[in-house]
Amino acid sequence: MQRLSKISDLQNDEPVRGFKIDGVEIRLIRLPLKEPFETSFGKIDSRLIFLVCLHAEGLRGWGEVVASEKPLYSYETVGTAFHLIKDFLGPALMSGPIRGLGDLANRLSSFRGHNMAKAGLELAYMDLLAQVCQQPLSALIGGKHKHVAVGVSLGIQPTLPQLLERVERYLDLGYQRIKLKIKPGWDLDVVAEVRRTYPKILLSVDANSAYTLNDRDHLRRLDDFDLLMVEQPLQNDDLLDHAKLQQLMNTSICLDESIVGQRQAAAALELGSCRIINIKIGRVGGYSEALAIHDLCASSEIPVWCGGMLESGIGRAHNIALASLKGFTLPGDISASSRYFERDIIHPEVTVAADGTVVVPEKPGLGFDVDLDLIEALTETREYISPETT
Ligand code: OSB
Ligand code: MG
Repeated sequence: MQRLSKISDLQNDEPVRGFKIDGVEIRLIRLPLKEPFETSFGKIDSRLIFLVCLHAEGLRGWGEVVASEKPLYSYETVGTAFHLIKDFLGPALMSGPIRGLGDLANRLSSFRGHNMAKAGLELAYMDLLAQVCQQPLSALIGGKHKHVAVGVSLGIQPTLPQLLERVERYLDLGYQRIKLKIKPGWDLDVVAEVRRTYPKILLSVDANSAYTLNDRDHLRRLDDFDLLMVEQPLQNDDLLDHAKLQQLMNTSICLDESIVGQRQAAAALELGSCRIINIKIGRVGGYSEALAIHDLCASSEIPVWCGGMLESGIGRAHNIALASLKGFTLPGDISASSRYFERDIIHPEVTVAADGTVVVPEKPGLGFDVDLDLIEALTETREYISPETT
C-alpha cells in the first residue's frame, strides 16, 4: 500500500488499491440539541442525524449526510438523501472494486445534484480508506495543521441579553470568533450592541439568504462594525447580485449556500461575488469537491474556513480533518460536542482548548472511536444496501 500524501494522489486513482464494498448501511438517529438553534430560515430543537456506514475489508467507514428534515437551507432533506442513497447512489458502488476517491466520485457524478447524499458516501469511503492505509484522515488528504482554530455560530435569541450572555460564555471558553445569525429585524442593533460590548473580537454575521439587493443600503450599514465577513446575505443561486453587493460594501462577503461545487466557486471568484468562502464538505458533495475548492481558493489567495451543519461527532471529525488543510486560515464553525448535545456518538468527544483550537487526531481513520452501542440504541430507521439487494 502506497502512502498518500498529496491531494492529487486522491484525484488520480493510481496509488489506491481497489476494494469491494460489501454493503452500505444507512441509519437515522435523533439527537436532541441542548438548546434550540434559530436562523433566518427556521428553528430546530433536535437533529435527525443521517449516518452512513460502508462495510468493506472487514472494516467500517463512517460518514454523515448533513441534510436537514425540511428543505430550507438546501433543497435536499433527510428523506431525499435516503431515497437517493438507497435507490441510486448506494447501488452504483456495488459493481466491482472502488479504485480511489476519483472512481467513487465518478460513479456518483452521472446523478444530478444531491450533493449531501453523495458526500455521505464519500466521507464513509475516506474513513475506510484511511483505515486501510493506516493513516489519519487528515494526513491522507494532505492536512498540515496539528490544531484547527474554531469559532462559534450563535443562533437568533429571544432577547438581546440572552445573546450577550452567550457571546460572553463562548469567549470565556476560548472560541476565537463569534458569528451572529441575522435576519431583518435582528441585525444592525444587535450587531452594534455586541460590537460596542466587545470592540476587539473577531465578529461576523450570517444571514442565510434573508435579504435581497433592494436591501443594499441597509446591508451597507454593516460596514460600521468592523466585521470579518457577512455570510450569504442574498439568494443561494444569485452570484451576480452578490457581486454587485460586494462592489458596494467594504465588509467581505463570504459565500456558503451559493458554493455547491468547484464550478460555482470558480464563477464566484471570477465575478467578484465574495472574498471569502465557507467550505462545507456536505454541501459541496464530499472530499473530491472540497479539496478542489480548497486548491482553487489557495491559488487565488482567497481565505477559506470550514462551515458546520450541527453535525454529530462523525461529521465533526470529518470537518476537523478537512480544516487541517493549509488553506483553512480562518476559524471554522467547529464547536465542542458539549455545545450541541448531552452525549455525542464518538469517543473522545470533541473538545475546544482554552486557546480556541481543536486538536487534529493522529490515530488512523477518523481518529475517534464510534459508539456503535449508542448508535444502535438510538437508531430509528435503518437500511442495508448490498450486492444481493441491488
Ligand atoms: O449557515 O452556517 C450555516 C447550521 C445549520 C445550517 C446552516 C448553518 C449552520 C450554522 C451552524 O451556522 C454551525 C455549526 O455547526 O455550529
Ligand atoms: Mg452559513
